[in-house]
Amino acid sequence: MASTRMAILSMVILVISIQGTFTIAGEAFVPLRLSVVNDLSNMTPETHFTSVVEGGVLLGALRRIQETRPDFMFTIKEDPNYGLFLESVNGVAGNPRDQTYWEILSENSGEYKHLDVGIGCYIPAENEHIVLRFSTWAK
Ligand code: B12
Repeated sequence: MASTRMAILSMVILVISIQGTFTIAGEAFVPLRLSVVNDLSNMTPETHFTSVVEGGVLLGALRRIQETRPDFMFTIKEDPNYGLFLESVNGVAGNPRDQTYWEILSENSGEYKHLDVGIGCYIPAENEHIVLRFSTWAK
């Protein structure tokens, strides 16, 4: 029963995503897609259809997914200079010893662009595809 409801909800969000910006109780929302990719641990990629209030930041979309999907979770830590750093996704945390972190990308027609700010500052565009990719950096 719960899974049927979840499937219907996903379909509704998918239809909304295809249509573009929508309004609920007078407030405008921007649909977007968010994928989580972790090739370092051979995990199956997952994709969520979600939305953020028009002009809102990516953090709002992550929170919205976390509220509706029990299988999605994330943690953040505050940096005194740059704001919010995405520390872990689904229990997997970046780690300076292994030089790993959650890279935040925007995908369009197979091209991946590095976001130039963090989740607390980035304002997603309508139907944007955001990718959280567990990555390594070279020292
Ligand atoms: C090295 C570096 C990283 C490393 C830090 C790991 C490490 N231990 O070295 C890694 C690869 C993890 C990284 C990641 C990202 N980074 Co960076 N990073 C830098 C860089 C080149 C140097 C930072 C540094 O070492 N300073 C010296 C030390 C002594 O000072 P510190 O305060 O302790 O440094 C810490 C913070 O800078 C923090 N940090 C690094 N990047 C970011 C990004 C955000 C949003 C936050 C909150 C914190 C943060 O990690 C450092 C180590 O703990 C700066 C540019 C610069 N020249 O300053 C960009 C910079 C800080 N990063 C930036 C960005 C955008 C990112 C990413 C969002 C990129 C992406 N699209 O994935 C991600 C963060 C993703 C996430 N999970 O939230 C921007 C931030 C701009 C902004 N106003 O938000 C900068 C300014 C580069 C730029 N665009 O000009 N980064």
